[in-house]
Amino acid sequence: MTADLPEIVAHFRFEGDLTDGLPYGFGHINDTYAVGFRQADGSYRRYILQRINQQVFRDPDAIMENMVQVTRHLRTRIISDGGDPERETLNLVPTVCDNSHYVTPGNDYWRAFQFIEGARSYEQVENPRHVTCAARAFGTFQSLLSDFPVAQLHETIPDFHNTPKRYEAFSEAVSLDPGNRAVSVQREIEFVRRRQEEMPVLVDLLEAGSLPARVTHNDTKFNNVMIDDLTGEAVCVIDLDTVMPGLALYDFGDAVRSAANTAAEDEPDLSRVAFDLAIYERIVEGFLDTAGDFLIPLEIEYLPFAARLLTLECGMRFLADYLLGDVYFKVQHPEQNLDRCRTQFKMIQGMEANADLMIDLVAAYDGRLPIIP
Ligand code: ADP
Ligand code: GN1
Ligand code: MG
Repeated sequence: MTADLPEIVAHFRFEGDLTDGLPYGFGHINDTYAVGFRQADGSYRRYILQRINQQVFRDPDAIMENMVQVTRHLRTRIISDGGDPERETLNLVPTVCDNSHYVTPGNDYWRAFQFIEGARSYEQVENPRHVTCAARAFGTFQSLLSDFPVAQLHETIPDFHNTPKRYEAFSEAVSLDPGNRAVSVQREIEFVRRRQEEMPVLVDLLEAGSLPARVTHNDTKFNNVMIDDLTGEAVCVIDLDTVMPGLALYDFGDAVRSAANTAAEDEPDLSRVAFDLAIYERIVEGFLDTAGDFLIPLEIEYLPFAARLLTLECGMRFLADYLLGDVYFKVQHPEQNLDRCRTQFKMIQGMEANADLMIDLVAAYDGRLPIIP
C-alpha cells in the first residue's frame, strides 16, 4: 500500500474496507492510484484516487468546478440518449463532507472516481478497430457537450493549444537552456524552427471567426478513452481536466498524434516509429461518423493539417521540457522527453510525405463523396 493512502481514503465516501492501494495507469500529469475495498458480502470493489498536479493545473478549484459541471451535463445527456451513466462518463465519489474533492493540510488536492470495470485504456494501439471506436467516442463527446454553456467553463490551462505561444515558450526554453542540453539537440531545434510558419494557422482562423470555438476535450490521447474488454467499443472518455473552449480540430489532431504511431510515444529506436496511415484512416472514419454532421466544411478541410500541427506542438512541448530539465511531463529516465520529441518529429515526416493521401482520405469519408473501396 502506498504511504498516506489510508489517511486520504478516510475522507471519501468509499464503500467497504480498504485492502490495497497502488499507483495506476501511465498518465503523464496526475498521480493516479487504484484503491480496493472488501465489501460486506465478501466481494471486491475498486475506485480511482487521484492527486491533481498543481504544477500543471495552477487553479485546482477551477479544475474541480469544471469537472463537476461537465460530468453532470454528460450524465444528463447520456441518460436522455438511453446510455449507462455509471460507465459512459466519469463519476466523482464525494468526500464525507459532500465535497467534490479533499484538500490536505499541505494543500494537496485529491479526488476520486468510480472505477470503470470491464474496460481498459491502451498506451498503444493493439487492435485497429479500437481506434475507430475511440475516434467515434471523441466525436460523440463534442456532440454531448455542444449544448454546454461555454461561459461557465474555466480555462484550466490558458492558451493550451495556442501553438504560436507554445513556440514562444519553446524559444525561451532554448535561450534559457539551464542544463546545457541545447547543444546536443540542434537538429531537433532546427526541425521546429523550419516549421514556424505553420504554427499560427489554426489560431488565426479561430481569431478571424472562420473556425468556431467549441467545448472540446483537448487531450484526446488514445489512453484517455476506456475500451470495453468484451465488445471492443469505447465506453468512456476520461481525463477531463482540459475540457474547455477549443477547436474540434485539436481533438482530431491529438487523437491522430497519439494513436497513429507504429511504436510507443517514447520509443528510443526510431526505426520502429512511423506514421500509420491505416490508423489515421480509422480516426477519420470514426471521427467523421459522429462529428461529421456538425463540423463545418472548413473544419473538415483542416483535419489533415491539424494532425500535423498538433503533433508538432506536442513534440515541441516535449523538447522544451527536455531543455528545461523535465519539469512538466513525468519522466522515468533523463532522455525520455527527448525520445518522445523524436517520435513526434518522425511522425511529422511521415505525415508530410503522405500529405495528399491524408487529404484524399478525409474527402473519401466526408460523406459528400462515395467511399473508395
Ligand atoms: P493523467 O491526467 O495523469 O493522464 P488520467 O486521468 O488519464 O491521468 O488517469 C490515468 C490512467 O488511469 C488512465 O489512462 C486510465 O488507465 C486510468 N483511469 C483513470 N480514470 C479511470 C476510471 N474512472 N476507471 C478506470 N481507470 C481509470
Ligand atoms: C499529457 O495527461 P496525459 O498523459 O493524458 C498532456 C497532453 C499531452 C500528452 C502527451 C494536461 O496528457 O497535453 O499531449 O501528455 N496533458 C496536459 O503524451 O498537459
Ligand atoms: Mg490521461
